[in-house]
Amino acid sequence: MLRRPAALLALPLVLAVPAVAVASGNNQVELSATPQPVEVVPLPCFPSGKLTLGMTNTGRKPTIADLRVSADPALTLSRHQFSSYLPIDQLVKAPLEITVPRGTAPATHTVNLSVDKQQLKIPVIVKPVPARDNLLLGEQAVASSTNGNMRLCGGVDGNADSAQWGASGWHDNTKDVFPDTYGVDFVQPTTVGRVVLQTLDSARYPAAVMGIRDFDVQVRVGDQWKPVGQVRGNETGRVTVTFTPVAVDAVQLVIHDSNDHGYSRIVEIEAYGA
Ligand SMILES: [Ca+2]
Repeated sequence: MLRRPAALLALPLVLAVPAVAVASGNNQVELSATPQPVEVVPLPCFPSGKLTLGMTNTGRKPTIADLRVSADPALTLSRHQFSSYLPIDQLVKAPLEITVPRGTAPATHTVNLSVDKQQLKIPVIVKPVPARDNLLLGEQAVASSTNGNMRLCGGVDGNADSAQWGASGWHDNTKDVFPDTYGVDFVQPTTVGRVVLQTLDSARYPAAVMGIRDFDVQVRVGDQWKPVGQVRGNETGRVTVTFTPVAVDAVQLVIHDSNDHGYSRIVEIEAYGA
């Protein structure tokens, strides 16, 4: 079991934030949250608004604690409670995701944490939407299916590094069955002339073994999907498909096969204008 000083030293970010201990019956629970402040960008798939909640039992006996999470109505929270058994002197953590609707004005809001009478207020800064060359970055991903170990947004979160595939990639949930689709729905017509795919391609999982092999690039204009590119027999990690720029409502890949014939693995897809 870690002694309390060791546990805190292992997580220096926790030291930087206020955490006020208060009596909870015969127990004491310290609240923590990192990072502070937390920043949120009002886009559906932008990687932001991730907070790690923590509770540490500084009392003499193990206990069970119910951490309540609330916020003002501008913020949507992935959880409103974090209940856990707390051994003595161990930091117990849980993730909290904070999102805001598209169009939310830049401002500072607050997430409130409470255990019994102890409270911690976390500032949440809603940032303006950043200027983006990659038109898909942070936009709403749409997929035919998503494996439970992966995130729907993983293919449009701005991270194209195959080494971080597990945290930042996407694959379907229909093993050995094709086609699969993955793309983005725009909220307004957007001119696209180039799509860049990064499929899984790492030292351990090279594209020639695990990457997607046969796929079409399609754009949707109104209700009509139109093909703008076709790739067959791909064994490389990064593939660029260029076409005559067109204003579209959506972009997708239709994947017909992968090199292992199992899953359609996308680390990132990007799209650019003229
Ligand atoms: Ca990614």
